[in-house]
Amino acid sequence: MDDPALSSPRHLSRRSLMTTGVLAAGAMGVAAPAVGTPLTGPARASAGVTKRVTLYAEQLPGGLYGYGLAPGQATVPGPVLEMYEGDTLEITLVNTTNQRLSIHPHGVDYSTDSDGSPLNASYNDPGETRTYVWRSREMFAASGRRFMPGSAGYWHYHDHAMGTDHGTAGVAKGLYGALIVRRRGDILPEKQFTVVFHDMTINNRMAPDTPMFEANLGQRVEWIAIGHGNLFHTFHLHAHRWADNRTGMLEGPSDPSQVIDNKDLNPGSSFGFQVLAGEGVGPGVWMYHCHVQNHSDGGMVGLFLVRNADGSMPPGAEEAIHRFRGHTHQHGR
Ligand SMILES: [Cu+2]
Repeated sequence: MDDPALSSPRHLSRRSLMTTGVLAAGAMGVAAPAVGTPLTGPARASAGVTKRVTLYAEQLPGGLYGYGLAPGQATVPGPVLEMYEGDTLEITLVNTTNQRLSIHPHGVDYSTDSDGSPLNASYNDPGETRTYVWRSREMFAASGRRFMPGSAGYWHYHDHAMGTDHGTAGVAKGLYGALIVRRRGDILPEKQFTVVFHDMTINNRMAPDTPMFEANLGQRVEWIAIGHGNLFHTFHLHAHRWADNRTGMLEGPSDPSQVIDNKDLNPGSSFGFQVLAGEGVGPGVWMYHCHVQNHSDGGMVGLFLVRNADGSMPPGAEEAIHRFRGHTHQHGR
């Protein structure tokens, strides 16, 4: 798979992706414009390129379903899909299952036949292959010193056709993933973690089987948080904080964004941010969890292991992981 739109499902090193050109701006086929390019005129979709991705929807063990970039590689959540504002993503979805399903994005532009909803007869029948087209746009200046927003943001995608016309069964069984639209000039992370708070699970798993994300001290880590299901959650990360804006970073000393370490994560919503692993606090094992207390007690907690800068384990980390894996949660598994 040499498509530039892709990155890791969970915690593959961003650096390794960049060496293959996966996320380098050059791989997009266009030179990134200088930061501060004047934003005038209509949405300039023509500034971008069209990228093509093939996704395979597959049945997985345990009654789960997932999206993957190649046959046999489906995961829960699916791969992180990425584009720059102005780009178009053409997704050819191969339905290898015996269920009706689709892919429906948040945050980008699409016509009714790429809606992914049964309402618009936009889905894959069992065994069917179908192409969905997602467009994005840059910010542009409107009249009266107003700006029309571009597509940049931490978004997500999910099934909208399995089980019900809303994809309720598909979402419940794992057909979801992260979609990032970047603004040209954005800082790229070294690692990415997708965290989906979904009913009483994280990525359809409960503690102690929730994902343990890892980074070395000082690595730039991007978290993408998504909510699904029927419960309201709050995402909390220990020992790190971020600005409550598009990127998680302050853009200057007078940036008014509130700095937070906990944020509502409700069904259908998503956000993302970047932090430097262990910055200001050092290496160690840090929790991320839902801060609704009976949700954290019920298993909505996972680990963020910040290793030493050289990749070795910091003192106490093995013990902390052992403690986490040995400890039982209120509702068990
Ligand atoms: Cu919760």
